[in-house]
This record gives sequence, structure tokens and C-alpha cells, in this order.
Amino acid sequence: MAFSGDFVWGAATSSYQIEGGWDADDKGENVWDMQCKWPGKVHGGHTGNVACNHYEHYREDVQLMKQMQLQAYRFSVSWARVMPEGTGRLSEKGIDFYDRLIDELLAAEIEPWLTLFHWDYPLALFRRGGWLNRDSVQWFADYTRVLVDRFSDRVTHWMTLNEPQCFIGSGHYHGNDAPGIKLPIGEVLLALHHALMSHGEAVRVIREHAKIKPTVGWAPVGVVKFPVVEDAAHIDAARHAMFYWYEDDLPLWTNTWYSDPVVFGRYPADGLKRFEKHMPWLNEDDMKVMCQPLDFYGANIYNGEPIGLDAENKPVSHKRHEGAPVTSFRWAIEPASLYWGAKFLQERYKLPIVITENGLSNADLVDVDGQVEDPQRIAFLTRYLRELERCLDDDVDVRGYFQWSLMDNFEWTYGYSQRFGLVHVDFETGARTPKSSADWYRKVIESNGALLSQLTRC
Ligand code: GCO
Repeated sequence: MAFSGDFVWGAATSSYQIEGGWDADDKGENVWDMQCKWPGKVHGGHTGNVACNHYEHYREDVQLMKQMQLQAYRFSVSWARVMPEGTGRLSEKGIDFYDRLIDELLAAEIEPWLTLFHWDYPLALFRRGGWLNRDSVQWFADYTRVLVDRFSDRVTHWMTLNEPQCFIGSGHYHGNDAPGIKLPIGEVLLALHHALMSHGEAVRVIREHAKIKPTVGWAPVGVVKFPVVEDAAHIDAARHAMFYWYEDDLPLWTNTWYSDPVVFGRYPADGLKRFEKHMPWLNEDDMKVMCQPLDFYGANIYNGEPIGLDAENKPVSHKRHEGAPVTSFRWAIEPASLYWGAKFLQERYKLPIVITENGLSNADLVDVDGQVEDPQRIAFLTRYLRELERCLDDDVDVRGYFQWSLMDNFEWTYGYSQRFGLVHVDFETGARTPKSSADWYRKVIESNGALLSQLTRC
């Protein structure tokens, strides 16, 4: 059997996308609270003010996870909920919420996998310059210390940053995600530099202070290129494209600019040649801070770009055929991206891989009998998970898989227009209805993946 006994099956969410309670108790505001008040920034003027109201319904949500037999649950902590100003004062009520959530998970025999930061940066710190301020490294270390002190007697799995490509590239250069600003490239690279140093400091703090031996990783975007034909020339071309290409002549949507510093302690040489002129502040000691030993490499993989060869055998983006399958987000459905993504990332970074996100947005709706049937999600997951199984057959060290997402939620600038959940949420009433994929996923978990080799319907 491909999936080993200790392979971890889970599902993921993030604080801003599900919690709601945006001003509950003494929570401070974060940049997404700001973004949602900014006219035109979020689809339909939607906000995360209430979202799934997980802040009040977390017990019910843990019960849903238990029904699904999830072994692990990846969630993030809202920094401004536990530290309203981002530094200094703690909110005991905010900390208490996560205490109760963690206890509830453990009582249900679900392992908490905690992400320190999934985009909801404290507004008070953004006003002090946010990631542009070098002090942000210390702010993040102090915040990490609070979570480690309070939760590491029960939490053993930690992830530092989720998708720096998005909160820096999209948030500070393209101005789409919060904080929604457009800075010149030099400032963007500086903000990212501090975020990567913050990652390193957080790893150090976790290792130094955790009460139980921690397992530490991070969760960048897995930017994936895969070969259209699986022969040696195409595989080499796809590998090259995955690690040596800069889209739009920028390093913002890459693997290497983020992960080489974190794993190898240096920015990639090809990128440095082009961007060093924007980085007069670069120094060796900072690189040492970023590069801390990791136990796993988390990759968020949804799709990838097919790579072919041009007349000179150079990698070239291969045009998908007309009518090729897409999600309701219009994202390409490319199951092979999970195989090649995990394989190439492991080859380069030599760390165990955990798929920290993967899933489908779909136009799910409640039928007249109250059921939500989502055969598309089952087909999508079957195809992707079979590719993951192929990784294991080929000895790619993949340790776990987190489905995105446990439940429908606030999809950032797209508001509630995209449903990614195994559980349907009626955003008017808050009602939760497990979709047929939830029951199917339970069976996959129960069979430890064996079910994937059969064609199953629910
Ligand atoms: C991301 C985030 C998630 C998203 C998911 C679907 O990858 O953008 O980590 O919060 O909701 O990926 O877009």
C-alpha cells in the first residue's frame, strides 16, 4: 500500500476566512478588516466580519471534523485576536478561544497543526510600517513566543508563514490582497526579506521554547511546472521552468526567491543578478537568520503550468487545449501538478513534503432534500490524490495531505463567491451541511487511501 501507516490526512482553514467575530471581545483590527472597508477591494463589498462564525461555532465544527475522521486540522491564529496591538498587551479572551479550540480538537483525537500567520496582519503594526519595518522581525518573534508559551504543551505541529508569495507579492506589489498597496520593487523585496527573517526567528523561538519536541515547517505557494510529455527532455525542461523562471521579470511568483533563502540561506544567484541593485541592505547575517532547520516543507498546490519544448529544446509554456477542465474559479485542473510539484520540491529542498493545501472551488448548492452533492469535488480529489499516491510509489517522501478547505469560507478578494469546502455553509443562516465529498473523504481516510484505486461514488 502506497500510503504508510503514519501518513496524515487532514483539512485546512485560516482564521480570517472562517472565524468572524471581527470585533468580538477585545480583538484588534487586522489588514483584512481594513481591506474589507475599502470600497472596491473585495467582490460585492463582502467582509469577513461574520464569515462562518467559527468563533462561536467551533465546537460544532470540530464535531464535523470528527465525523469525517480527520486525523489533523490545519488552522491559523489571528495575531490581533491574541495581541490586539500586535505587540505588548495580550488578550486573554483571544488566547482562551484558541485554548478551547485546541482542547476540543485533542478531545476528538484530531492533531492541531497551527499556522502562525495566514495573512491577517495586525493593523496597529501595519500603521508602524508593517513588514517594511525591520522591527517586524522582533514583533513576529514575540508573537510566536506567546503562542509557544501558551499552546506548546498541546500543539506539536507548527507552520510559520502561509504563502508569502500572496501577502507580499499580491499584497504589497499588485495591491490586490491586503494591505492592498502598490510599492516599488525594492520596497517589496525589503518587506519580503523581513518576512523571511521573521520565519527564521519564529522557527528558532519554537525550537528553543516548545514544551514538547516540535515539528516545524512552513506553507509557501507551490509554484508548479510539469512536463506535458513524461520523457527526460520534457522533465528537465519542466524542472528548469519551476526553479529558474521569473514571470513578468519579477521574482514574486517563484519557489526559489522564497525557499532558497529559507532552506539554503541564500537568494538564488540568477535572481540576485537582476534584483541585487534594489537590495543595498542585503547582508550575510540576515541570511543566517532566515535559514533554520525545518522538519517539513509545506506546499500549497492547486494546479500547475504544462511545459513543452520549443524548436531549440527550450522550456515553453504549453497551451492547454480548448475546453480543458477548470474549476469555478477558472483555475486549470491539472492533477499531475501534485505529483510533479511534490517531486521537484523534494528533489531540490530535500525535506519531507506535506501538501498543506489542495482543493476545488465549485458551484455547490443545497438540493430540495437538503443534501449537497458535489461529484466534481470527488472526481477532482480522486484524480489529484492518485497522483499523490504515485509520489509515494516513486519514493517521494510525502508525509501528509490537507484538503482545502474544511468548509466554505471567505475567499479573500473574491468574498463568498467561491466554495472550496467539504462542508457547505449557508452564509445567511450559518447552517453547515456536509457535502457528499465529506463522506467520501471519510472513507478515503478510513481506508488510508486504498479507496482511491477504486472508482467510488457517494
Ligand atoms: C491561498 C490561501 C487560502 C485560499 C486557498 C484558495 O492559497 O490563497 O492559503 O487561504 O483560500 O488557497 O484560494
